[in-house]
Amino acid sequence: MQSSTDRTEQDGLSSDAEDGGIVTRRAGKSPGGGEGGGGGGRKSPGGGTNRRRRAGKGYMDMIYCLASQRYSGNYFNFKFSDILRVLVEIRGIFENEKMLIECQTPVVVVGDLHGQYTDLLRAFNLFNVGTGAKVRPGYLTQRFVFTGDYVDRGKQSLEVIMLLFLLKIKFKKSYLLLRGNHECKAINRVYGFKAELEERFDKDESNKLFHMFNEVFTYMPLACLVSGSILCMHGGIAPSATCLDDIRNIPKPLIDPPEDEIGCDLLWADPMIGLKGHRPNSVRGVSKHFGEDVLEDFMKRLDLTLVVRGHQMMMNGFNFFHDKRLVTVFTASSYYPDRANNGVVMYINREGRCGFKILTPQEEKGEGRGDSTGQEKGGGVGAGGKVFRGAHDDANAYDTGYVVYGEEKGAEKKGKKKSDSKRSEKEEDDKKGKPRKSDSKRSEKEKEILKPIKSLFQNLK
Ligand SMILES: [Mn+2]
Repeated sequence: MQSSTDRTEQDGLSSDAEDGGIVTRRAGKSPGGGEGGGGGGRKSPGGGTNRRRRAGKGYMDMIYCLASQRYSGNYFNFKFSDILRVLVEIRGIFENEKMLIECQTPVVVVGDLHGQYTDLLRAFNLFNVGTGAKVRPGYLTQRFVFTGDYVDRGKQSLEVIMLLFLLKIKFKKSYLLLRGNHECKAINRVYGFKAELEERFDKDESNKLFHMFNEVFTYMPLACLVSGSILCMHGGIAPSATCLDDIRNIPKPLIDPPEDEIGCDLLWADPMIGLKGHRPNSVRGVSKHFGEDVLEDFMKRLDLTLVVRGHQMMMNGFNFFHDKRLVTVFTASSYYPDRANNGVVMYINREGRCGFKILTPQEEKGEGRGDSTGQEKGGGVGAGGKVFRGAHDDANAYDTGYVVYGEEKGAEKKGKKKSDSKRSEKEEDDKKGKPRKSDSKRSEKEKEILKPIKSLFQNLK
């Protein structure tokens, strides 16, 4: 670590910002083509307004550079050595956290981002305080719980995960980063993160980064308890958990989530309207669907007032389940290429009251929006201009709306017409009953490559 640190002190990101070293190459492979600028690296506009920074000043500089709106939609020129340094540090931080972490209100809950970096910046901007030159950026004004799925699908997984890791390093208590099911190697090797690394680094570097990121992910906490009574996780509840300690004591690292039933459910489970009990999750091919009764029992056992989770796209960005006992929060807007869902972030105030702030769908790529969030004009690639790496069929197979199985046994409709069931009917066509492939079972090849990961870190230390 010593030598690596020394090296990065000299060629850190911050010094790049000075001399225009931030590469603003279009993120992704610009599928529509034809956008102005071509492949040539365009210098960031207004670079001269960058505050003067000395080389190697460290993480805060990286944060400022990354969080600066003018870079949204463009690849940030990460140095391999900087990422290694961050990964080593963040791993140590996650290692020291339990699988269940805790914080107090007020707090902002951010759901799935899926590499939609612009949406992360927009979410932060919702909490800016002050105006003009005196504005205090939103990422410094709140405590945040992120419910996972930072990577895959969108085209800037690396910006999303790096900014959040940096913020976590700088502000451990204010950034509570939970793991999502996409923070698992078997998933993010297929759904975009690996391909993005390969596009942005040479073969050896991208391979190392892929394994190291995934090792870090195995130490990430799975749930966060807010003020003792609001439980946040990515997927859903774990019916077999009898107390909070059952979550707290899940051993780390959790390399292969399906091997730990509670951990797997926290990452993968989905609520299902009208279901009694729980049953295998046919949409995901792993974990469970759980009904309202199971949720009710779970919340009683663990003495909870609210469950907050992500994992499923909601057209409005959020949706309640079981009379507001559970809420799904999904932050990536325009998540599917062909539909314009809102993204939301949820705000829980000191008294535990909840509100939602909306990220409206971004217009299609190619047109800078210059919207009220101050997004760069002519930026070209907004959150709407996303790239799904891999087949669209696959991309649509997960993260659907609440699933309604009207014909299922014991699935008689409740008399009351709640907004969530209405919503879900609209979203029913999101459902693709396609089972996951063998993701739940790690292949032999996968097992093999788990070994070198440890040595990668050991070499650095
Ligand atoms: Mn998910």
